[in-house]
Amino acid sequence: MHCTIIDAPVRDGAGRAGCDMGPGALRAAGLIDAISGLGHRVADAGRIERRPLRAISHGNTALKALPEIAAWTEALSEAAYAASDGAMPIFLGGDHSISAGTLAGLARRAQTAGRPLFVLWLDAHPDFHTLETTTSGNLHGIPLAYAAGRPGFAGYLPDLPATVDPERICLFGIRSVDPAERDALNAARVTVHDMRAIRRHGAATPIGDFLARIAREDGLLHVSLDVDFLDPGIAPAVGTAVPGGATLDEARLVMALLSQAGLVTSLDLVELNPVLDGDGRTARLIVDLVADLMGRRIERRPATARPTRSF
Ligand code: Z70
Ligand code: MN
Ligand code: MN
Ligand code: MN
Repeated sequence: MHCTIIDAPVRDGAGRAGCDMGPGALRAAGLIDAISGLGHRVADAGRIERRPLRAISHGNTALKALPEIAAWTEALSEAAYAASDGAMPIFLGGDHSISAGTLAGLARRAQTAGRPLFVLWLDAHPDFHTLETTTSGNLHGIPLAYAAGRPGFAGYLPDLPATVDPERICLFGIRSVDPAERDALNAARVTVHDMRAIRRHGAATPIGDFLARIAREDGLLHVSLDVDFLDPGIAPAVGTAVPGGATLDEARLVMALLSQAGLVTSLDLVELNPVLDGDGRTARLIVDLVADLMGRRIERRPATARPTRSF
């Protein structure tokens, strides 16, 4: 597998500062060595530059940093389209607003390749607001709705050349949904596995069913991993901690299933806030999970083998 690492140090989509330092923290935690150590070739594309700002006005006065996020979205869409031509791009956020751009570019790539794009959204939140329905005005709450082509983005950016089919989106780990998002998710027929369902029925069947469908349809698979998918007890470095998230075992199971299926073609790592990660444990955990996703195995000696060396 050839991977391309792309830094997207975006912070304006989240309610608090810090996510712009996410790429540096993931790098410092050993992300590139963890991936190349598994035998993958890693290209380092460095940092994306934001496009110049344009004045954009909108009737919803709660919206924050609309020109900034629009300019990032345009830059990331181009970068995602270019980087997904034969390699697996890994986008280091940055808050989750980066996925409006990464998904837009990847949807265009899928269209060019003539293959369906599937999205696994690992998150406490669906991020399915439009510019009209968000009440916080934080644009990390809109990327999935934007990329899925929901109406409610008029005048924001040029029309998307390709969108993600909502019926190919699987939300997993959800436990904080605003009323407007709930109604829109139901209407759009997005698949939602919330934490209550995962606690009751486990993670293996829903993930396995989704992967089987992608294999049947020869699809591309984008995984968007929001750090707040994980329980804040193991991953405290997020701006909006929501209790009851995925445990270490659940997260590792999901990564192992993704690795075994071998269908993942692109990845976002978002919402890591290093300011809240005193000892760096959250960044290290994300690197560990990426290693699982990229094929790390638990090595087991045959029962009869003897250690060849002792320390
Ligand atoms: C809420 C909003 C959100 C991430 C918080 C929360 C959105 N639905 N997304 N943290 N990653 O403000 O729209
Ligand atoms: Mn999110
Ligand atoms: Mn979230
Ligand atoms: Mn968050």
